[in-house]
Amino acid sequence: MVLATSSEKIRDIELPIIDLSLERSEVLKHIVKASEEFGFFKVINHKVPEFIIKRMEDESYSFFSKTSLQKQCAGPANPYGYGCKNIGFNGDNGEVEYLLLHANPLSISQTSKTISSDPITFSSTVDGYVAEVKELACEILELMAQGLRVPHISVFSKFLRDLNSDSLLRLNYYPPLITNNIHQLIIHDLLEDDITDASPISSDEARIFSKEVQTCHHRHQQCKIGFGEHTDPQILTVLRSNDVGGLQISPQDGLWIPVSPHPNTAFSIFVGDTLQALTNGRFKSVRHRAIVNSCKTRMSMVYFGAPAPHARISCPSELVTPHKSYLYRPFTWAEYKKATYSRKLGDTRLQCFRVQ
Ligand code: GA4
Repeated sequence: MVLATSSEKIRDIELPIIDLSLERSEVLKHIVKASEEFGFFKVINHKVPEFIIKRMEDESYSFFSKTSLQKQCAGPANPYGYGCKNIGFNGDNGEVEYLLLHANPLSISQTSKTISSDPITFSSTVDGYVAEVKELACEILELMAQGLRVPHISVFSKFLRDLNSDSLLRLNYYPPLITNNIHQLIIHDLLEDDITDASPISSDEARIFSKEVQTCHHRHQQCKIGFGEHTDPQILTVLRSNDVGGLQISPQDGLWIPVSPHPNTAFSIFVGDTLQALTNGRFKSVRHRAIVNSCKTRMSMVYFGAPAPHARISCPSELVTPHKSYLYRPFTWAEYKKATYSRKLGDTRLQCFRVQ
């Protein structure tokens, strides 16, 4: 089991929520500020229809509620399909089950055959959802380009619109924590505290005991890691979760900010490594993780907007100034992806592409 370390500070800092229905000039300013400061923000009043989200969530729940044997038939997630606990290929683990899908309709229809007994409905649900979140991601990237005063508004969004874009959809499922494992930890704590003995207990003692059990649940739930800290390698991430908390972001070393489970209408947006490179380091790719912190199931649906494998990543000249020359050497997405997959989840990879 991976635990959060005690040297970390958890702070309830208010994170930016951007209303996309406000005047464009206002939205631009907020998006640029949030991307520079946090590499993260939430958006509300977007145009993604609720029924498309609900349909995707229902398909997702129905997959994860299958038996473990049935789910294994859709695995392993190499390259696409069902995964349980193993993350990537270098020994990372988390308390998570997931479905990793390529966002390309052809690939989705192939993978769907092992995922659902009704693959046509499954793939059309995924296609419909991906089309909507991709459009949202492109709209945000265009607002970013305009906010940074880059003349070509599609300078970032063109990568996601490319027919060969390597974008992904990941469905994550964090099962509730009341497991035998946790019960063992609680009993262990209580025995150490000498609360239990062989004689019958009074009602006062019973109350104390029950309170202790709750505290222990709380303690152990708070520090169990569902998905370890990392930055996303792609350009932009669009995340939707159910109303169960657990996501945290770390805009600076050792500081973690919980992302409150917002009313169901919001999407969380993360700047990825490639956008950090494309903006010459002005926007920060944000470290984040998921903590399993509830008795309820947490589920998230995450779109990772990525370039095509051979796309060349180099920041527009407008973002280079006499005071700030090119921070990163040009690279292709294929090259960056290879570097990403050869490393551990929490590694800082962009560093290797810095101009010395
Ligand atoms: C993080 C973002 C996406 O979930 C992901 C992850 C990928 C995987 O789960 O296979 C990686 C991880 C992610 C970054 C480092 C490598 C690759 C696991 C891992 C150890 C699908 C992605 O693109 O990069």
